Amino acid sequence: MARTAFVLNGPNLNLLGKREPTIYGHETLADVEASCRATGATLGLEIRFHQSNREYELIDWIHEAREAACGIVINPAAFTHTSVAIHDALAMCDFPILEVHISNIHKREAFRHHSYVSSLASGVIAGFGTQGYVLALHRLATLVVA
Ligand code: CA2
Repeated sequence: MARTAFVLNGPNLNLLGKREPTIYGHETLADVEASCRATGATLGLEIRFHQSNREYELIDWIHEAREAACGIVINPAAFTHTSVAIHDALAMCDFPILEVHISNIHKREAFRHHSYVSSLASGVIAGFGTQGYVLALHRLATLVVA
């Protein structure tokens, strides 16, 4: 049976590819989802891909993942820098968490330099564009067979 990986996306990422292409590139979230599904297929991972602008929905998916998944790839977007609630939900997970940022948050405003997720993450990818999601799924597959 295929293992399941959740790929979670936070607020405003539904606008990916539609604004600020110099920071976030031209790919849409639908393109990212397609890449994740194609990568999942090669790695034997069933992908559950979600985006929400609501903090509680992301928390509910993290709770679901605790029951159903072998790991989470998460781009919490702005909640990265603000959400103790997402930190607490992720802290209850016993599997690898890979944090992804499309942009290099360390090259941007100071308020983006702190993440409430990184201390819980097996790895953090920032500044690799949307390719970061694919790289994170490869890393997840490596971690779950190790
Ligand atoms: O670089 C990333 O992936 C971020 O997680 C994206 C967040 C930002 O708050 C983080 O600091 C870094 C913002 C996502 C907003 O997405 C947009 C997409 C297209 C156009 C405008 C915003």
